[in-house]
Amino acid sequence: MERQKRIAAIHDVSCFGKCSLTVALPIISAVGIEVSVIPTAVLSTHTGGFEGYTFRDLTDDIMPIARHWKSIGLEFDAIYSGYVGSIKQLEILEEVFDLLRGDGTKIIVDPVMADYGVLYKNFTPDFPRNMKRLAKKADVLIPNMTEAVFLLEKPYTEGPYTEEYIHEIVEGLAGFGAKQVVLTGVYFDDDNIGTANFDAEKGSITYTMARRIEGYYHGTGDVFGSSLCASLLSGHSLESSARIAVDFTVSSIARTKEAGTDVRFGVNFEESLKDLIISVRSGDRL
Ligand code: PXL
Repeated sequence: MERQKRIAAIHDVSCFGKCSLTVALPIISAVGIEVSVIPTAVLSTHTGGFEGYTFRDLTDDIMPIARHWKSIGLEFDAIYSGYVGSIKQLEILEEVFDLLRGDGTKIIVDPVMADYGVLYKNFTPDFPRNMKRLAKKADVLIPNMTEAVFLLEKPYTEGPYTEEYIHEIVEGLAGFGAKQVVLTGVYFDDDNIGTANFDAEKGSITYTMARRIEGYYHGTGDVFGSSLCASLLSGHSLESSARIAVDFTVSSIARTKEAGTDVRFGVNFEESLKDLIISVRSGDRL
């Protein structure tokens, strides 16, 4: 019997709206990986399109949770960070990574902060510069196009992109030190969209594309990131993990569009979990 893998997921709890921990927990658990959580904040909803949401900051709890875990000898196969509520919390997470990282721990950073060229509510213009410090600690970095250019301090441009431009972006990001970069929201024409997967050790880049579905569905970055973590930790290659995560995310979006659900409510990924389990358990595992 293989030892059960354990991941520490560090995100907020958006009580309604299917993103961050309410997505990471079910998706990663579904493939048999234990998920320990450090909630960075508790909000009544995510901040994307709702007014009047509550925000309970948990900054003071983050380090004590990590220290307690350390004191009882917990070890992690991966640490997966997502939405971080403030610059102070970014600084704390740098310390948490150092404290909890063991020899075999993969640090997976989704630098959640922006989309479509715009920073999310609550973030000040100096947030990307500070997020860069966390990105420099990542083994696997998974930004969208906006987050990527903000980390690189480049202007945001809309696509379609050229392969040369995408190469320049992923190589720039890999310069921060990550071994693998998965860039989302990449497109070379108007009909397809997907990821660029860069393996810095091999210097190789692959693309994982799918038909574009119109509409901005909230929380899809976290659905993608969580399923990518689930696949990578289960032993799939970078390319296979990106394929599994893109297919899982796209099928969840398609079902949600079909149902006519409010785009702020998140996607119906739950119905795709059984397919995710099948994909993760089969295929080209290492
Ligand atoms: O899915 C990203 C995310 C996570 N958590 C909170 C958010 C967002 C994006 O807006 O507001 C609280």
